[in-house]
Formats: sequence, C-alpha cells, structure tokens
Amino acid sequence: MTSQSPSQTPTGTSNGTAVVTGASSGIGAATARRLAAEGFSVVCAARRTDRIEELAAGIGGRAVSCDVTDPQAVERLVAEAGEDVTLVINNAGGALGMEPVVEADLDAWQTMYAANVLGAAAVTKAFLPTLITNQGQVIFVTSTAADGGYEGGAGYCAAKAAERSIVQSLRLEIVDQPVRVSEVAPGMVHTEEFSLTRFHGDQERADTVYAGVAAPLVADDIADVIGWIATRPEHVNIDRITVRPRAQAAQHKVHREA
Ligand code: 8X3
Repeated sequence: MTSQSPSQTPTGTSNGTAVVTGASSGIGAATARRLAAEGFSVVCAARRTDRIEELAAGIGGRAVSCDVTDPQAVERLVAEAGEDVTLVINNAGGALGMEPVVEADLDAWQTMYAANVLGAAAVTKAFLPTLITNQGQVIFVTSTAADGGYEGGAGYCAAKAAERSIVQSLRLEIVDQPVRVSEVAPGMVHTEEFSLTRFHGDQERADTVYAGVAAPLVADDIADVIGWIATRPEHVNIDRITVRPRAQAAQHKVHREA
C-alpha cells in the first residue's frame, strides 16, 4: 500500500497529533513510528514509561505514562495530548491465558475486559469531543479473535468481540459528526510480547504459536495498514480490515512447515 497526501492536512506539513495507546512494544510501537513518518506528532501512551520515553525521543514525539484502565490516567492523557489530536489508536490490550471455559481464570478475563474493552471505551469517550472539533479519526486494533470463538480463547475472543461492538455502535452513533471510525483485525502477528504475555512468560509455549509458520505477520505489517487508513481522504471511512499472514487461511487453518 502506498500512502497518499492526507486530505486532513490543511498545510501539507502536519497531520496533527496522534495518540497511540499500548505504544511500549509490538504493534503500538510500530504504529507510533509509522505515524511519525506520516507527519503526525505522536503521543506514545503506555504504562512502561522508560520504553515510551525512548520511543518518543526517537520519533520526535511525546511520552505520556498511562494505564487505560485508570480513569484518572486517561484524564491526564487527554490533558497532556492537548487540543490538536486528530487521531486516536486504541491499541492497548492483549490476551491472558488459553484455558478452556471449564478452567476459566475469571480474574484474567476481567483484566482482559478492562484493558481491551473498558480501556478502549474510556479513551475513545475522553477524546471524542476533540476528535469532533478536529474532524479526526479513531482506529481500534481488535483481532481475528473477534470473528468467533476458538478452543481456549473464550476470554480473549469475548473481549475482542466486545471491543468490536464499540466500533460498530460508535460509527452509527456519530454518523452526523466529522469523525471516522475504523477497525484493524490482525490474525497471527509475531511480536516479542503478545504470546509471551498470554502464556505468562513461558517462552517455549509462546514459540509454539508460530512454529513452522514461514512468515507470520510482524508489527510493521499492521502499522503499515494503520498508516494507510489514517491517511485516506477525509470522506473515506475504512470500516474494517482483516490482516493475516498468507499461511493463515483461517483461525484454525495455518500452514506449518515440518
Ligand atoms: C491475535 C490473534 O489468533 O491469537 O489477536 O486470537 S489470535
């Protein structure tokens, strides 16, 4: 995909401010870098301050320490991001565990719901007035897990399906407002932390997720799609893009080389 000149750029020199949650690693960090390259002034938001400070310094952006499940932290993020926000990327979240329903770790489910659903809702709600004023855009990073359940995935699939519901309702609710609402649903993306976090630091188990897959997606592949969505002309709303590696034809259909 090649990016075109963004229509929301009156001067052609700046796209305004983009806020990226979960920017400390993986898709979030890659997206922050990509948006900086697209001319956005990027606010890198995440809990791990040292990581986002380093990232922000490298891309001429700003770091704001923020746990999206903490309402006061979200308030601070809005205040520090300022009035020029034209783009919000709801990326914070992730998976915890892969146990069957009969063994469900409901605390982990609650944590997933808090970050993926309530966090995205809180950030969106808080930035919406600014996005309306600035004719902005909000992009949610969900997952192919939102498409349907898979064994051991109920807690994560439920959270991502709920996050997708926010996208759908919001787009209907604000159709009369100048704000675009998009969703990117990644399939298998090999990042340093997604599966490691899911399996509570068990690197061996995390590695089995990608075993034999010649070329899983990497974070930059998703950042590329987000950068493209973010730079469409203002009348173009990309509703949802599903992105998988070629070797993954469906959630359960993954080609693995011996
Ligand atoms: C990542 C996709 O397959 O782990 O969001 O649910 S999967």
